[in-house]
Amino acid sequence: MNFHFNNGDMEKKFIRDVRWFSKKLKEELSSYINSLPKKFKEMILYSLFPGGKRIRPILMFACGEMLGVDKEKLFIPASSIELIHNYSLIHDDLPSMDNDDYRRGKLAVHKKFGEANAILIGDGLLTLSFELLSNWREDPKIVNKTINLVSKIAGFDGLVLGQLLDLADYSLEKNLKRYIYKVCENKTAKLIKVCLLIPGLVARLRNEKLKILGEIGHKIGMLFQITDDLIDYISEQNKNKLCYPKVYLLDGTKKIIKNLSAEIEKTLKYFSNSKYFLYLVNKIAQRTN
Ligand code: GRG
Repeated sequence: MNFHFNNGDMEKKFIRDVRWFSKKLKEELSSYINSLPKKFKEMILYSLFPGGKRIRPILMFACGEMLGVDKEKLFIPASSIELIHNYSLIHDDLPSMDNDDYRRGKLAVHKKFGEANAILIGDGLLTLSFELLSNWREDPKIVNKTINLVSKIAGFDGLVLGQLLDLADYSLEKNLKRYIYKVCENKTAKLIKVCLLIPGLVARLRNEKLKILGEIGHKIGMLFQITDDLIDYISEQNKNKLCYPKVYLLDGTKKIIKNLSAEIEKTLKYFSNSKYFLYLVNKIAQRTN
Protein backbone atom coordinates (compact mmCIF):
# COMPACT_ATOMS: atom_id res chain seq x y z
CA MET A 1 0.00 0.00 0.00
CA ASN A 2 1.13 3.54 -0.67
CA PHE A 3 0.96 6.07 2.10
CA HIS A 4 1.06 9.76 1.35
CA PHE A 5 0.36 10.92 4.87
CA ASN A 6 2.01 10.97 8.24
CA ASN A 7 1.54 7.63 10.00
CA GLY A 8 2.57 9.18 13.32
CA ASP A 9 -0.40 11.55 13.22
CA MET A 10 -2.73 8.73 12.29
CA GLU A 11 -1.46 6.58 15.17
CA LYS A 12 -2.00 9.49 17.58
CA LYS A 13 -5.54 9.88 16.29
CA PHE A 14 -6.09 6.12 16.74
CA ILE A 15 -4.85 6.24 20.34
CA ARG A 16 -7.03 9.31 21.05
CA ASP A 17 -10.07 7.53 19.61
CA VAL A 18 -9.43 4.39 21.66
CA ARG A 19 -9.18 6.48 24.85
CA TRP A 20 -12.27 8.50 23.97
CA PHE A 21 -14.26 5.35 23.27
CA SER A 22 -13.14 3.46 26.40
CA LYS A 23 -13.87 6.40 28.69
CA LYS A 24 -17.28 7.03 27.19
CA LEU A 25 -18.14 3.32 27.28
CA LYS A 26 -17.42 3.19 31.00
CA GLU A 27 -19.63 6.26 31.56
CA GLU A 28 -22.43 4.88 29.41
CA LEU A 29 -22.37 1.50 31.17
CA SER A 30 -22.57 3.04 34.61
CA SER A 31 -26.27 3.82 34.21
CA TYR A 32 -26.94 0.19 33.28
CA ILE A 33 -24.86 -1.55 35.96
CA ASN A 34 -24.60 0.89 38.88
CA SER A 35 -27.35 -0.67 40.93
CA LEU A 36 -25.73 -4.13 40.76
CA PRO A 37 -23.83 -5.61 43.74
CA LYS A 38 -20.17 -4.51 43.80
CA LYS A 39 -18.89 -8.00 42.94
CA PHE A 40 -20.96 -8.19 39.76
CA LYS A 41 -19.89 -4.72 38.65
CA GLU A 42 -16.30 -5.77 39.24
CA MET A 43 -16.72 -8.80 36.97
CA ILE A 44 -18.27 -6.73 34.18
CA LEU A 45 -15.62 -4.02 34.36
CA TYR A 46 -12.83 -6.63 34.53
CA SER A 47 -14.03 -8.17 31.28
CA LEU A 48 -14.26 -4.85 29.40
CA PHE A 49 -11.45 -2.65 30.76
CA PRO A 50 -8.76 -1.78 29.88
CA GLY A 51 -9.95 -3.93 26.99
CA GLY A 52 -8.23 -4.97 23.81
CA LYS A 53 -7.32 -3.11 20.66
CA ARG A 54 -10.86 -1.71 20.18
CA ILE A 55 -10.36 -2.15 16.44
CA ARG A 56 -14.06 -2.70 15.68
CA PRO A 57 -15.39 0.55 17.16
CA ILE A 58 -12.50 2.54 15.71
CA LEU A 59 -13.06 1.04 12.25
CA MET A 60 -16.69 2.09 12.59
CA PHE A 61 -15.65 5.66 13.44
CA ALA A 62 -13.12 5.77 10.59
CA CYS A 63 -15.76 4.52 8.19
CA GLY A 64 -18.10 7.21 9.55
CA GLU A 65 -15.41 9.81 8.86
CA MET A 66 -15.25 8.61 5.24
CA LEU A 67 -19.01 9.03 4.92
CA GLY A 68 -19.35 12.31 6.84
CA VAL A 69 -20.92 10.75 9.97
CA ASP A 70 -19.61 12.01 13.30
CA LYS A 71 -18.28 9.40 15.74
CA GLU A 72 -20.65 10.65 18.47
CA LYS A 73 -23.52 9.44 16.30
CA LEU A 74 -21.96 5.98 16.08
CA PHE A 75 -20.97 5.59 19.71
CA ILE A 76 -23.95 3.40 20.69
CA PRO A 77 -23.68 0.84 17.86
CA ALA A 78 -19.88 0.82 18.29
CA SER A 79 -20.39 -0.01 21.99
CA SER A 80 -22.91 -2.68 21.14
CA ILE A 81 -20.46 -4.39 18.76
CA GLU A 82 -17.65 -4.15 21.31
CA LEU A 83 -19.86 -5.81 23.97
CA ILE A 84 -20.71 -8.64 21.58
CA HIS A 85 -17.03 -9.06 20.72
CA ASN A 86 -16.10 -9.24 24.42
CA TYR A 87 -18.88 -11.69 25.20
CA SER A 88 -17.62 -13.96 22.40
CA LEU A 89 -14.09 -13.89 23.79
CA ILE A 90 -15.26 -14.70 27.34
CA HIS A 91 -17.23 -17.70 26.07
CA ASP A 92 -14.48 -18.73 23.67
CA ASP A 93 -12.05 -18.98 26.59
CA LEU A 94 -14.29 -21.35 28.57
CA PRO A 95 -13.04 -24.88 29.34
CA SER A 96 -15.73 -26.34 27.05
CA MET A 97 -14.54 -24.20 24.15
CA ASP A 98 -10.92 -23.09 23.62
CA ASN A 99 -10.01 -23.55 27.29
CA ASP A 100 -7.68 -20.57 27.57
CA ASP A 101 -6.46 -19.37 30.96
CA TYR A 102 -5.27 -15.94 29.84
CA ARG A 103 -6.71 -13.17 27.75
CA ARG A 104 -5.12 -9.77 27.08
CA GLY A 105 -2.27 -10.52 29.45
CA LYS A 106 -4.49 -11.25 32.44
CA LEU A 107 -6.53 -14.18 33.73
CA ALA A 108 -9.46 -15.12 31.53
CA VAL A 109 -12.82 -14.25 33.11
CA HIS A 110 -13.61 -17.91 33.91
CA LYS A 111 -10.22 -18.30 35.64
CA LYS A 112 -10.66 -15.12 37.65
CA PHE A 113 -14.31 -15.49 38.66
CA GLY A 114 -15.28 -19.10 37.90
CA GLU A 115 -16.94 -20.74 34.94
CA ALA A 116 -20.58 -20.08 35.84
CA ASN A 117 -19.89 -16.38 36.37
CA ALA A 118 -18.04 -16.18 33.04
CA ILE A 119 -21.01 -17.73 31.22
CA LEU A 120 -23.38 -15.29 32.90
CA ILE A 121 -21.21 -12.20 32.33
CA GLY A 122 -20.97 -13.19 28.65
CA ASP A 123 -24.74 -13.65 28.44
CA GLY A 124 -25.26 -10.31 30.17
CA LEU A 125 -22.95 -8.45 27.77
CA LEU A 126 -24.71 -9.97 24.77
CA THR A 127 -28.16 -8.93 25.97
CA LEU A 128 -26.92 -5.50 27.10
CA SER A 129 -25.60 -4.90 23.59
CA PHE A 130 -29.17 -5.10 22.27
CA GLU A 131 -30.55 -3.00 25.11
CA LEU A 132 -28.06 -0.28 24.13
CA LEU A 133 -29.15 -0.50 20.49
CA SER A 134 -32.81 -0.28 21.45
CA ASN A 135 -32.02 2.99 23.27
CA TRP A 136 -30.01 4.44 20.35
CA ARG A 137 -31.34 7.90 19.46
CA GLU A 138 -31.41 7.45 15.69
CA ASP A 139 -34.07 7.17 13.03
CA PRO A 140 -36.21 4.15 14.17
CA LYS A 141 -35.89 2.57 10.72
CA ILE A 142 -32.10 2.65 10.98
CA VAL A 143 -32.24 1.33 14.57
CA ASN A 144 -34.48 -1.51 13.50
CA LYS A 145 -32.31 -2.41 10.50
CA THR A 146 -29.21 -2.33 12.74
CA ILE A 147 -30.79 -4.60 15.37
CA ASN A 148 -31.77 -6.99 12.59
CA LEU A 149 -28.24 -7.03 11.13
CA VAL A 150 -26.47 -7.33 14.47
CA SER A 151 -28.76 -10.10 15.76
CA LYS A 152 -28.10 -12.12 12.61
CA ILE A 153 -24.33 -11.82 12.71
CA ALA A 154 -24.20 -12.52 16.45
CA GLY A 155 -26.14 -15.75 15.94
CA PHE A 156 -26.61 -18.53 13.42
CA ASP A 157 -25.62 -16.31 10.51
CA GLY A 158 -22.32 -15.30 12.08
CA LEU A 159 -20.48 -15.78 15.38
CA VAL A 160 -22.40 -18.79 16.70
CA LEU A 161 -22.28 -20.58 13.34
CA GLY A 162 -18.55 -19.80 13.08
CA GLN A 163 -17.91 -21.20 16.53
CA LEU A 164 -20.04 -24.31 15.88
CA LEU A 165 -18.10 -24.95 12.66
CA ASP A 166 -14.81 -24.31 14.40
CA LEU A 167 -15.61 -26.83 17.14
CA ALA A 168 -16.98 -29.38 14.68
CA ASP A 169 -15.02 -31.80 12.57
CA TYR A 170 -14.03 -30.16 9.29
CA SER A 171 -15.25 -33.19 7.35
CA LEU A 172 -18.67 -31.52 7.84
CA GLU A 173 -17.73 -29.33 4.91
CA LYS A 174 -15.90 -31.71 2.57
CA ASN A 175 -13.62 -29.11 1.01
CA LEU A 176 -10.93 -27.98 3.47
CA LYS A 177 -10.38 -24.55 1.87
CA ARG A 178 -14.12 -23.91 1.81
CA TYR A 179 -14.38 -25.00 5.45
CA ILE A 180 -11.64 -22.70 6.68
CA TYR A 181 -13.09 -19.81 4.67
CA LYS A 182 -16.53 -20.34 6.25
CA VAL A 183 -15.12 -20.47 9.80
CA CYS A 184 -13.19 -17.27 9.20
CA GLU A 185 -16.08 -15.47 7.52
CA ASN A 186 -18.60 -16.33 10.23
CA LYS A 187 -16.42 -16.20 13.32
CA THR A 188 -14.70 -12.94 12.47
CA ALA A 189 -15.47 -11.24 9.16
CA LYS A 190 -19.20 -10.71 9.53
CA LEU A 191 -18.89 -8.74 12.78
CA ILE A 192 -16.29 -6.48 11.16
CA LYS A 193 -18.43 -6.08 8.05
CA VAL A 194 -21.29 -4.80 10.21
CA CYS A 195 -18.92 -2.15 11.63
CA LEU A 196 -18.92 -0.63 8.12
CA LEU A 197 -22.53 -1.27 7.21
CA ILE A 198 -23.86 0.65 10.23
CA PRO A 199 -22.18 3.98 9.29
CA GLY A 200 -23.37 3.28 5.74
CA LEU A 201 -26.96 3.04 6.98
CA VAL A 202 -26.62 6.19 9.09
CA ALA A 203 -25.17 8.03 6.07
CA ARG A 204 -28.18 6.75 4.09
CA LEU A 205 -26.03 5.31 1.34
CA ARG A 206 -27.79 3.93 -1.69
CA ASN A 207 -27.87 0.16 -2.04
CA GLU A 208 -25.04 -0.10 -4.59
CA LYS A 209 -22.67 1.90 -2.42
CA LEU A 210 -23.74 0.00 0.69
CA LYS A 211 -22.93 -3.22 -1.15
CA ILE A 212 -19.44 -1.96 -1.99
CA LEU A 213 -18.95 -0.99 1.65
CA GLY A 214 -20.08 -4.48 2.71
CA GLU A 215 -17.54 -6.04 0.36
CA ILE A 216 -14.77 -3.90 1.82
CA GLY A 217 -15.93 -4.89 5.33
CA HIS A 218 -15.92 -8.57 4.42
CA LYS A 219 -12.38 -8.31 3.06
CA ILE A 220 -11.13 -6.42 6.12
CA GLY A 221 -12.69 -9.09 8.34
CA MET A 222 -11.00 -11.88 6.39
CA LEU A 223 -7.73 -9.93 6.44
CA PHE A 224 -8.03 -9.56 10.22
CA GLN A 225 -8.57 -13.28 10.86
CA ILE A 226 -5.98 -14.52 8.36
CA THR A 227 -3.40 -12.16 9.89
CA ASP A 228 -4.39 -13.49 13.31
CA ASP A 229 -3.89 -17.06 12.05
CA LEU A 230 -0.47 -16.08 10.71
CA ILE A 231 0.59 -14.51 14.02
CA ASP A 232 -0.52 -17.61 15.97
CA TYR A 233 1.21 -19.91 13.49
CA ILE A 234 4.52 -18.04 13.57
CA SER A 235 4.50 -17.84 17.38
CA GLU A 236 3.58 -21.54 17.47
CA GLN A 237 0.44 -20.94 19.50
CA ASN A 238 -2.48 -23.34 18.95
CA LYS A 239 -0.18 -25.67 17.05
CA ASN A 240 -2.90 -28.22 16.38
CA LYS A 241 -5.45 -25.72 15.18
CA LEU A 242 -6.51 -25.73 11.57
CA CYS A 243 -5.68 -22.29 10.19
CA TYR A 244 -4.80 -20.49 6.96
CA PRO A 245 -1.03 -21.15 7.09
CA LYS A 246 -1.72 -24.86 7.64
CA VAL A 247 -3.82 -24.99 4.49
CA TYR A 248 -2.07 -22.38 2.30
CA LEU A 249 1.40 -22.56 3.88
CA LEU A 250 3.29 -19.41 4.86
CA ASP A 251 3.86 -18.00 1.40
CA GLY A 252 0.33 -18.70 0.27
CA THR A 253 -1.10 -17.01 3.37
CA LYS A 254 1.12 -13.94 2.94
CA LYS A 255 -0.01 -13.72 -0.67
CA ILE A 256 -3.68 -13.82 0.37
CA ILE A 257 -3.01 -11.00 2.88
CA LYS A 258 -1.25 -8.93 0.21
CA ASN A 259 -4.02 -9.46 -2.33
CA LEU A 260 -6.79 -8.63 0.14
CA SER A 261 -5.00 -5.41 1.17
CA ALA A 262 -4.57 -4.38 -2.47
CA GLU A 263 -8.21 -5.13 -3.30
CA ILE A 264 -9.42 -3.10 -0.31
CA GLU A 265 -7.24 -0.16 -1.25
CA LYS A 266 -8.47 -0.30 -4.83
CA THR A 267 -12.13 -0.37 -3.82
CA LEU A 268 -11.62 2.58 -1.48
CA LYS A 269 -11.36 4.81 -4.53
CA TYR A 270 -15.16 4.98 -4.41
CA PHE A 271 -14.88 6.92 -1.16
CA SER A 272 -13.27 10.24 -0.32
CA ASN A 273 -11.66 11.13 3.00
CA SER A 274 -10.39 7.57 3.42
CA LYS A 275 -6.90 8.34 4.83
CA TYR A 276 -7.61 7.27 8.40
CA PHE A 277 -9.58 4.24 7.28
CA LEU A 278 -6.74 3.14 5.02
CA TYR A 279 -4.30 3.61 7.87
CA LEU A 280 -6.36 1.17 9.97
CA VAL A 281 -6.50 -1.38 7.16
CA ASN A 282 -2.75 -1.22 6.88
CA LYS A 283 -2.43 -1.53 10.65
CA ILE A 284 -4.52 -4.71 10.54
CA ALA A 285 -2.56 -6.21 7.63
CA GLN A 286 0.81 -5.50 9.22
CA ARG A 287 0.05 -6.24 12.85
CA THR A 288 2.28 -8.65 14.69
CA ASN A 289 0.21 -9.16 17.87
C1 GRG B 1 -20.33 -17.36 20.03
C2 GRG B 1 -18.89 -18.13 21.96
C3 GRG B 1 -19.00 -17.61 20.62
C4 GRG B 1 -17.90 -17.39 19.94
C5 GRG B 1 -17.93 -16.89 18.60
C6 GRG B 1 -15.70 -14.71 17.93
C7 GRG B 1 -15.60 -16.10 18.39
C8 GRG B 1 -16.60 -17.06 17.92
C9 GRG B 1 -14.64 -16.51 19.22
C10 GRG B 1 -13.64 -15.63 19.73
C11 GRG B 1 -12.24 -16.16 19.55
C12 GRG B 1 -11.59 -15.79 18.29
C13 GRG B 1 -10.17 -16.21 18.12
C14 GRG B 1 -12.22 -15.14 17.36
C15 GRG B 1 -11.67 -14.75 16.10
C16 GRG B 1 -11.65 -13.29 16.02
C17 GRG B 1 -10.52 -12.73 16.77
C18 GRG B 1 -9.19 -12.80 16.16
C19 GRG B 1 -10.76 -12.20 17.94
C20 GRG B 1 -9.77 -11.43 18.69
O1 GRG B 1 -10.07 -10.12 18.36
P1 GRG B 1 -9.12 -8.92 18.76
O2 GRG B 1 -7.71 -9.26 18.40
O3 GRG B 1 -9.27 -8.92 20.33
O4 GRG B 1 -9.70 -7.67 18.19
P2 GRG B 1 -9.00 -7.72 21.35
O5 GRG B 1 -8.47 -8.39 22.57
O6 GRG B 1 -8.02 -6.77 20.74
O7 GRG B 1 -10.32 -7.08 21.61
